[in-house]
This record gives sequence, C-alpha cells and structure tokens, in this order.
Amino acid sequence: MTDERGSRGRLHKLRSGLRRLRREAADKSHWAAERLLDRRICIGITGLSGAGKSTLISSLIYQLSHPDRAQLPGFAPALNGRLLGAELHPALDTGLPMFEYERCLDALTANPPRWPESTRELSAMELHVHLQGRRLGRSYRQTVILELRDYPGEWLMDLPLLRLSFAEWCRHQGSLLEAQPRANLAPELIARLNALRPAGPADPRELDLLWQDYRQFLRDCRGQLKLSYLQPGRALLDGDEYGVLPLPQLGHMTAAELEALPEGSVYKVVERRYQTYVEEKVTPFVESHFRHLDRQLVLVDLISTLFAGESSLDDMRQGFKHIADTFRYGNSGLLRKLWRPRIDRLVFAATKVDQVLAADHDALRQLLGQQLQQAFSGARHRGLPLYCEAIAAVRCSNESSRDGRRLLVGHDMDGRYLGFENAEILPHPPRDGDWQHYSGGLPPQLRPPAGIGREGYMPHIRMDALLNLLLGDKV
Ligand SMILES: Nc1nc2c(ncn2[C@@H]2O[C@H](COP(=O)(O)OP(=O)(O)OP(=O)(O)O)[C@@H](O)[C@H]2O)c(=O)[nH]1
Ligand SMILES: [Mg+2]
Repeated sequence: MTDERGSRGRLHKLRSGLRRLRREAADKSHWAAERLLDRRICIGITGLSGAGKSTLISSLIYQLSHPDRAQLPGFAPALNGRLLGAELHPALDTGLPMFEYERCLDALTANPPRWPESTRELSAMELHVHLQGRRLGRSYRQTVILELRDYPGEWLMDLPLLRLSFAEWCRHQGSLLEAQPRANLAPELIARLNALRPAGPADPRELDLLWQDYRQFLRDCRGQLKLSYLQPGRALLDGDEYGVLPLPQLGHMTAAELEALPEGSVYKVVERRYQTYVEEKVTPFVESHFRHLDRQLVLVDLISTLFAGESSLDDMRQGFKHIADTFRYGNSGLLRKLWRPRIDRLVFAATKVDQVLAADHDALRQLLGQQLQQAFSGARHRGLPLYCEAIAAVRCSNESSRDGRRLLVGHDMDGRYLGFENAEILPHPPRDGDWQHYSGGLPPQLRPPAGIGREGYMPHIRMDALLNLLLGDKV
C-alpha cells in the first residue's frame, strides 16, 4: 500500500514536472517566436522646409498610438483589430536627439490649435508598434520597431555633390544662374560671380561677402520663387559657414589647367571649401544616416509648387532628377561603397491636400507621379520601387456646397471661418496655356481643426494608405 502510494506520488510529481516543463517550453517558444517575429524598419522622412514633416510624423505617431481612435480603414492591421498600440522610445543607437513629439502634439491640441514650430535639426525616434497575430490557432504579440529619422530636405538636395567635382558643379550652377527665373532674381550678384577670375588671387573678405549674398540669393530662390533645387543645401539653414559658392566663369579651362592653378587662387581656395563641405557634411550624412535607411519617404508641398508657377514645378523636377542620378550612380565606385543600396522602397507624398477638393486628390497624385516618372526612370530600372501618394497629415478643411458648387470650408490662421474654391488640378504638368488656370493663387493657409485634444480624433487624408506603403508588407 505504502509502495503503491509512493509510486502514485512519484507519478504525480513526474506528471506535474512534465506539465511545468511543457508550460515553460511553450512560454519560451512564445518568447522566441516573438523575438523572431519582431521587425525593425528604418524609415527616413524628408522634405524641404515647410513640406510638412513634423506634422506628418506627429500624426503618424498619434494614429498608431491610439488604435481605438485611429481612423485607418485602409491599413489592414487597424481595420481587423490587430493593431494594439504604439509607444515612443528614443533611438539610442543613433545618438540623435529625440523627435519632439510632445511639443508638436501640444501645439496641435492647444486651444486655439497651432502648427508645430519649424525644426532644423536631424532627429530620430523609435516607435514600437504592437500587433496581435494568430498562427496555427494560437495568438501571439508582434512588435514592429519603426525607427524614424527626420532630416531637412535641404540635405537631400546636396546628394548630387557626391559625384560632382568642384569644376563640374560650377559649370552646372553656371547654367542654372544664366537661365530664368534665377537670372532675373539677382542680376547684380550674378554679375559679381561672373566677374570672379578663377586664376586671380583670392581675397578672403571679398569671397566671404559674396558668400553672404549668395546665401541670401538661395533663400530668396526658395522664399520668393519657390524653387527647390538649391545647393549647397545647408546654406539655406543656419549654422553653415563653409562659404561654398559657384564660380560660373571657368570657361574652357581643362581639369589639368585648373589643377595647375596656384594654391592662393580664387579657384583653389573655393575648391578647398567645396571639398571640405562634401567631406565634413555630405559624406558623413550619407555614411551615418542614409545608409541605414530601409525606406525613404519624401514629402513634397506640390500644391505650393504648382501654384507658384512653371519655373517652380520645373525646378522641382530637376531636383528629383539629380537626386535620382545619385541613386543611379550608386552602383559604382565611391558611391557604391557609400550607398550599399539598402533602400528597398522610395515613397513620395504630396502633402496638405486638404487645401484642395477631394475630386482633385487623384489629379495631384498623378501629377506627382509624372514629375517622378521621368526623373526616376533609371532608378526604377534598377528595381527600386517608387510609390506616390497624396495626403493631409492633419485635415483642416471640410467640403460643403453652395449654389450647386463644391467648396472647402475651414478656419484661417486668425480663426476666421472661410469658404473657398480651388482651381481644378490638372492631372498632368500644365502646358503653356494651362498656367493661366493656376494664376488665382495659392489656397489659404488653414489652422488645424479645433478639438483634436489628447483624447479626440486627429482627422487626416489617406494616412492609412501611406502607412500601407511604408509598412503594409512588414505587418
Ligand atoms: N492644411 C494643412 N496644412 C499643413 C499640413 N501639414 C502641415 N501644414 C502646413 O505646413 C506648415 C509646415 O508644416 P511642418 O510640419 O512644420 O513642416 P516641416 O517640414 O516640419 O517644416 P520645417 O520644420 O520648417 O522643415 C505648417 O505650419 C502648416 O501651415 C496639413 O496636413 N494640412
Ligand atoms: Mg519640422
């Protein structure tokens, strides 16, 4: 009897031990599965100043962090309840300052609401997106870590410098300066640049004065003419004192002749500045930042560009083309080493489309697509998939009708209620006569909608479609 009881006890112990082992193994495999299923995606977000980066990042974080209030029917994990939420963490490995989400959210949810302040710094963050998954009848938690890096679009415009010698850059800039609309903006400055003799002795004071004026010229190109293909890009931001300016009058001097000029000549002095700028700013940016990106999102304020007129739209296309060339050249030599082309997806998005009627959103997307098609044809052939979208990170307008016509209603920056129509957007780059069509001017700047609040909804347009492009295949 005692023996029987003893062996029953041992059997019981053995069974419960086995159960415990099985439970631990299940836990461990659960943990291992979670680890295995975790994904990290590094997304670079860029756009020229004012393109809408800070607002978009804030909206993206907000939408993913509040699945109960998110309006993301086009993003499958949100629609079928798999999206559990998201938390923000510093991206410690990058050593970069954290994106100021709380400040941006404070502005957007204030009473009255404001736009986030303009930012100039590179920043990064990790968004841990939690999802519920089911496999073989068991549910598990999956965490996708989105590493988001926000950098000024002006830096992107510098990428072409990586493959241009100083002489090539000068000749290229020279051709831009002698064409409209640049030629008319600052004829006096352009004449001074043209008067610089490359072989003459450099006067550092004169070069510095010219640099200050050249920098102002670049800022006016952006501010007044809404041009985007502006180099050196960092000259548009504060803190760049490299003094790089183009010498448009290199004439027919060969590379060997330029090389043989004395060290104190204008050419040699500015060439050294150019090389230092590329070595200290452009190359480290590509090495430390760009090379880590899996995906790149480029935000474009296409509406402002379009309403600013033909030269502005042409200039944007040029900028795209030269950036695309950098991708294309990324398969050889130094650039190949720098790129290790890892970016597997390039997404362009026209922002602030709440400034035009919904009927025009598709035309905006098509127009953006056409702008890109030409520029990126080479990159496409190399298998780099391109996508384009038209979005509003924070929708500030609604549609209404008056006398049978559709119009947009919202509040201007002073809080006044407005109703306005926009010129119909043509789904192709305007041809000569078409420009007249856009002469009515840019739609008004709108204030974020009141009442988003920390507990409310953040209305948007097609952020779910954008999320699908950026993440859909990973979740
Ligand atoms: N109507 C509308 N306007 C927007 C939207 N997003 C941004 N804007 C406007 O665009 C301006 C610039 O937006 P930001 O998000 O600060 O742009 P940014 O690219 O971060 O700009 P910088 O920090 O200066 O480089 C805002 O102040 C708003 O006026 C949007 O979704 N809808
Ligand atoms: Mg910003």
